[in-house]
Amino acid sequence: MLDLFSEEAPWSEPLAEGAVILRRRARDEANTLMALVTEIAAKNPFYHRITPGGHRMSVAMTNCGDFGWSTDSRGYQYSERDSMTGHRWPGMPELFRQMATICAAEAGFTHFTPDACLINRYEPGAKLTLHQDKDEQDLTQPIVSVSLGLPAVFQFGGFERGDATQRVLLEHGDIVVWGGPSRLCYHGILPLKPGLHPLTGAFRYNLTFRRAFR
Ligand code: MD6
Ligand code: FE
Repeated sequence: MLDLFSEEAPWSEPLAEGAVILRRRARDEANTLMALVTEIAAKNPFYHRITPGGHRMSVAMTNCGDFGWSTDSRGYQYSERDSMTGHRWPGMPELFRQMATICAAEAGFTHFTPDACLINRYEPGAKLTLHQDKDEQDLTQPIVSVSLGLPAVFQFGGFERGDATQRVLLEHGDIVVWGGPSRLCYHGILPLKPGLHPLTGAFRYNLTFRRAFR
């Protein structure tokens, strides 16, 4: 039947113990979120950073908040300044902070107040190999991740790099919240397929909210 009101309400899907996907949860705020990303990137542009191993990352990154995550020849770390510009990271917009706190609470993590937001930009072919997020001080705090634009296949594994992984498609407006028993699970993004999204064009963006320091 023709449905003139086909925009579905967000729904949630469990991913693992302590990890849940809030499907389409950021869809209504997506335009505003992207406008804020554009403002942040005008101050501290996206860069393809060089890993400690000397590789240029296919994902381009910037940050906002009190601390930003980056990598250079010295290693991976959170810092108050962008090593490329020498500037402090732009402040975290109130909308970002509120969304992260509310979505963490919806997933059962109360009192999450992010101090860092890493913004990743994927172009066709860009990927993130399996990794753990373990540079944060307090691993009882969850991570909240917002996907915008082109869809990507997310791999979610176990505590060892070689463990079997599940694959789930993350689409525009999906939010993943995870912590607790899953906090140190390996995860990654498969190479982005080319496409054109009405809001983000040829890119996928991912915002990950973290509590870097206690
Ligand atoms: C991405 N996300 O979705 C990459 N890490 O583009 C991550 O690496 C990630 O989504 C920790 C928690 C949630 C995430
Ligand atoms: Fe990660």
